[in-house]
Amino acid sequence: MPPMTLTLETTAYTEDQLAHKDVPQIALAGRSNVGKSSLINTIAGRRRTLAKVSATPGKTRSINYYRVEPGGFFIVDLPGYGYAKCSKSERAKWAKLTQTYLTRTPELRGVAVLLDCRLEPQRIDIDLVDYCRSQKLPVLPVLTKADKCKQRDRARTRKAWSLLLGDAAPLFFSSFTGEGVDELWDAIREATADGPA
Ligand SMILES: Nc1nc2c(ncn2[C@@H]2O[C@H](COP(=O)(O)OP(=O)(O)O)[C@@H](O)[C@H]2O)c(=O)[nH]1
Ligand SMILES: [Mg+2]
Repeated sequence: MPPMTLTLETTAYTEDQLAHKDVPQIALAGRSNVGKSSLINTIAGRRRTLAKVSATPGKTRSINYYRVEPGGFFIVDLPGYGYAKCSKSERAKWAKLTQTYLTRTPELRGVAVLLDCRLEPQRIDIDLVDYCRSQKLPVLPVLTKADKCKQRDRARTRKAWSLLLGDAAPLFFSSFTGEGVDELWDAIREATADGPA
């Protein structure tokens, strides 16, 4: 496989800025601080140049469309959710923009939901997964910070998520070690390949 490149093409802060291009999209969602920006930089083979890794979580309030080559499809970075210090109105804004994106993007092929591999399934994550499933959107669970997760804990976390997700097997990922990068690309390429959604 040639190296995949990501280029930030569009940023949407409001619903009318959502980009409708006639190519498949995969969305990335996850709680603030779960490692989403690090994951984007890691799968792009870069450090800090694409998505900002944040010491102050809860900053990204936009939807960022990354064009992927080869392939031409989009990886779409959704704003992180669940940041405790974020105001009620900000939270409502996140929910609305995200919901509009998830329900009004016919090109959307699936949602990679990032989950901290050290934690039991959290209510807010379960709610997002349930919402995606209610919209018939395939969910790809990605367990982040796998370098911090012992084998014993992995088995437990995998089982907990399998019970909630049924067939979608969670993928362990680490931006620090590079674990899971190839598997994630395989899953993304498969989801965005030509053919029925
Ligand atoms: N141990 C470990 N820490 C990580 C990993 N990825 C990100 N982090 C740390 O988690 C924090 C949040 O990362 P960031 O990518 O900004 O998360 P985001 O808020 O979801 O975009 C930072 O301190 C990162 O250094 C990882 O794979 N392993
Ligand atoms: Mg981030």
